[in-house]
Amino acid sequence: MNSHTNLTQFIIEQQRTKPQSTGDLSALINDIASACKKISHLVNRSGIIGIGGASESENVQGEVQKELDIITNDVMVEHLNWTGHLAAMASEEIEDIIQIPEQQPKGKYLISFDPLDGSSNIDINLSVGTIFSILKCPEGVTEPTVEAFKQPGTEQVCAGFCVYGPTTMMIITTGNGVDGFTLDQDVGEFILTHPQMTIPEDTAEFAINMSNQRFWEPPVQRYIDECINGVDGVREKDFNMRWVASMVAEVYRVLTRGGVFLYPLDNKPSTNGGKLRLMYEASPMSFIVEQAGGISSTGRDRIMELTPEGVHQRVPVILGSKNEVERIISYHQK
Ligand code: P6P
Repeated sequence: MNSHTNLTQFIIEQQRTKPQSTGDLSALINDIASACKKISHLVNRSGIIGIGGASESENVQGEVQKELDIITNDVMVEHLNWTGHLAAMASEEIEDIIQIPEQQPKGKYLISFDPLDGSSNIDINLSVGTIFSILKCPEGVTEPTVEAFKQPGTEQVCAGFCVYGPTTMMIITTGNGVDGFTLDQDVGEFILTHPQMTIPEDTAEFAINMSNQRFWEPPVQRYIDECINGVDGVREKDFNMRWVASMVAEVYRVLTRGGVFLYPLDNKPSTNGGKLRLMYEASPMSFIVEQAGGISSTGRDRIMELTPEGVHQRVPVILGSKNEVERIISYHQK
């Protein structure tokens, strides 16, 4: 790869390594990249064109939808529903799965996405992002229902996210490691800037929403207490803490310098089974983290092996540096 490889060239070169490839996945990834470029533009101009505020509606989670939540959902749907590569879609913003219009050709893939994760950060100008997960539509299924999406994360053929921050970056895996691309706004191309990203196995940095501490289970209480006790405690080293409240920003930081991100099970009434959604947040991020040498767990189960019970099922998420996540898992086993 030369130093100026763009996403299109990268994907096609990867496709050439798989003789049975038809080019459908390459084209779909490029369509997703086009949608993310449009979303990046809208996010950057949201204050100017007045679309950063809250809408009047709530999503299936009962969360007030930002105008941009709805607008970016429509950008994803409109960029992808005519391409002929998809059999159906699922979105955080839409309760049921999204069918391909009758007049459009269907393809062999299913996509789940969160069009604008962390959108509560829009008003305070912090990073937000788009997360996506691609599965194969089961053989012979011509009219996919939610059942077609009920596949474990190990069945994903591609996962990625775009983070709209100081720079717009696309992070992607198709099972051959994790590669990062920076959007060159001048030419509108994603340029390979972070080939084969790997997560350091050890870390001294954790990310968790401390305000939920009283709701956590004992293993997480123990782990965080030990981090906070630093050199004076059993860990014999000091830890740093970060919390951006935007999963794409947290995962990107873990990919670049290690760390552990936790949104654990808690007994808050509002987070039944966890805060983060399995299909379009936890599962794609777990594929990426594992491909970068990290671990992603509920504390008790490997997230990639979980089969969704529904489009919006929530799960606890503990992901990041291998040795640190293994320690937390061991605390759950005691
Ligand atoms: P809290 C954003 O709403 C999100 O789904 C993730 O991106 C983020 O990590 C988490 O929720 C933040 O949750 O409870 O800190 O607002």
